[in-house]
Amino acid sequence: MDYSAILFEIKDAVARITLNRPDRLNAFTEQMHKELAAALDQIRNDPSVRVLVITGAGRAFSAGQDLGERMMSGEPDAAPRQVGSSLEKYYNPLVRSLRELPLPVLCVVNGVAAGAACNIALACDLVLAARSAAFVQVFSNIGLIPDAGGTYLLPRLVGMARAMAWSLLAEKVSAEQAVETGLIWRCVDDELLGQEAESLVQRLAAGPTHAYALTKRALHASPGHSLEEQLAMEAHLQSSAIGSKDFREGVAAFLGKRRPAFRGE
Ligand code: T3D
Repeated sequence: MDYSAILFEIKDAVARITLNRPDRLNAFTEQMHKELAAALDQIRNDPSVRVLVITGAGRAFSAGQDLGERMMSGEPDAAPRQVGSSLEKYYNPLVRSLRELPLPVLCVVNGVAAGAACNIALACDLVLAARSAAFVQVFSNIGLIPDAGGTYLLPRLVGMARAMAWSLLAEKVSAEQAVETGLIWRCVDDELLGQEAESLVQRLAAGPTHAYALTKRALHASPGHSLEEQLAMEAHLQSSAIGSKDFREGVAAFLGKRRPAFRGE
């Protein structure tokens, strides 16, 4: 596929996606969704990939759905049909893909993340933001409800009180506030973002990929499980981790007092 709405490359075990419509603050279009789906398919089918990093070009991460594209049709009842089908066809599969990819997904939020883009960032495994970035559930500004997993993730990450207020009031949450409230993992000074992201990417790319994938599965399953169910799941997944070459390498490295050379196997 030719990519124009995103930049995409796979190199040295790292897949990199950059949302690339900076003049529209990287707002999502149908074309961008198609390119994202193709890139994620390629990543899923390439066993050499051990980490995915997603960021935005220019001053924003993304402003969510491109509202110009949504209003293009002249038909009065076109928008509801378009929205329903756009969520089912594009946004929901994107959220599922990010959650289910069997490797760590790092979202580097370089600027504002609004609407669906905010929730797509939150669906990634680690969110590292520039200190000047912000997270906004803008939906109520245009008479919509949070989508792309927002109503699922927000109360779980920050509790019902903040989830409700941020959604109803479309409050802009600074990167620092996002860290303090548990919405995201970390923020760093803008000028350090590239360097910090790269060092994380290299660390994750050299990590025990299979164990990372199982960790993701266990943590994502946790909110819907009882303690008994979660203990059973841990026992099941741990027996898979313990069969990996990376486990043997990890133990050998520990006993040999050296750094492990994980191969993601
Ligand atoms: O429809 C479906 O498929 C269902 C799914 C819906 C999911 C959603 O994401 S709904 C939410 C859609 N997004 C928004 O409502 C956000 C709209 N944008 C904003 O609120 C603000 O732009 C921001 C808070 C994100 C950033 O503000 P600021 O002041 O930094 O930038 P700006 O000046 O507002 O925007 C810069 C340009 O980007 C501007 O164009 P111009 O004037 O330079 O020609 C603006 O129109 C354009 N832009 C920003 N957001 C969008 C957009 N163009 C199209 N779609 C956008 N979402």
